[in-house]
Amino acid sequence: MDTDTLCNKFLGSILGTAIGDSVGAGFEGLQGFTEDQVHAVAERRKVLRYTDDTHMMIGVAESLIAKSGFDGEHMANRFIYNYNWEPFRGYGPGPPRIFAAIQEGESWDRASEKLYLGGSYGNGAAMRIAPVGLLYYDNPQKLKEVAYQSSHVTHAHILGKEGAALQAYAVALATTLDPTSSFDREAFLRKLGDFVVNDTYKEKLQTMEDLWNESDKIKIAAELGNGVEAFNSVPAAIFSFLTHPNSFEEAVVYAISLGGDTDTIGAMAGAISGAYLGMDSIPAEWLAKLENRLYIEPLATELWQIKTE
Ligand code: F2R
Ligand code: MG
Ligand code: MG
Repeated sequence: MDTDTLCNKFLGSILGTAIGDSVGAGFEGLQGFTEDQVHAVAERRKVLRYTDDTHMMIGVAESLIAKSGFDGEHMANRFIYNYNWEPFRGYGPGPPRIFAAIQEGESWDRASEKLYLGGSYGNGAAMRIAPVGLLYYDNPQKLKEVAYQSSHVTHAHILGKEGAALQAYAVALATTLDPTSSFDREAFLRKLGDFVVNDTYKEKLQTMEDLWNESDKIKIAAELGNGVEAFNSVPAAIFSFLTHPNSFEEAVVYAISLGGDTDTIGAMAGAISGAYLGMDSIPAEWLAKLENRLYIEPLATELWQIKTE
């Protein structure tokens, strides 16, 4: 792959996260709306404002860039710094509690272990993982290691980490593929199944085989999940991409239309689709309205520079 194509894919995944998040944000917690309604909201909005999904992805990218790789203490401090500036981004309940504990003296790698039973399995680590999937797209072992490490800052539960690793690997696989060749859905799914170790995720991936032709979104959401838990949202995002591989807009709008945790499922579907199709596939009128695009876009090119220098 030439470096310009790779750069376009990095841009597609980073901006794809922010677009999926900001378009989906208006529907979070809702069910039973149509894809036309999603299109209409995206069109009507003057500014596409992003939420914690993108805000935390920015923190991951900033830290990976500053340290040319993973540094847990640095990443934790970056999350805290960003949160303190903009606490209004609709964060889940866990991360702010962890940030407070670290600021009160708890170590960055212990604070998350005390949240919930065995740490959080929320989708907060997976929703922000695109920069990890991109930076290590050609090294699945390192990708898994850094996905787990970056998750641990806030999400210590194995299901939270595994969901983030699976999402990162979906971004990585999509980055490697040429969208001008025909897309092999079964091969993509098989690779995800071989990568993931936890049965909860393996079973959800297997379930997709029976859902390719299912049009009832209530049934799809019931089978794959559309909730705030990583295992109830990462599969839905992957399924949205796999059923709409050739259109960023269709993949993201479909992901959001599954309802529930729409900003996050939209963000993760956008990250995978953008990594496959590149930034040029994202509707220009959506990109033009994305809040802080001028800050987010260079993060993608800086990540690409680290990767290619
Ligand atoms: N917070 C929201 N949405 C609600 C409010 C948005 C509103 N529009 C606004 O603007 O204010 N969305 C964001 O939160 C999700 C990511 O959450 P994260 O970072 O994973 O948080 P947390 O607290 O770690 O986990 C979420 C919930 O999962 C359940 N849970 C997790 N681990 C558990 C465990 N071990 N045992 C039992 N339950 C566990 C809890 O209910 C957690 O609260 C994204 O949707 C993002 O968009
Ligand atoms: Mg959010
Ligand atoms: Mg959400």
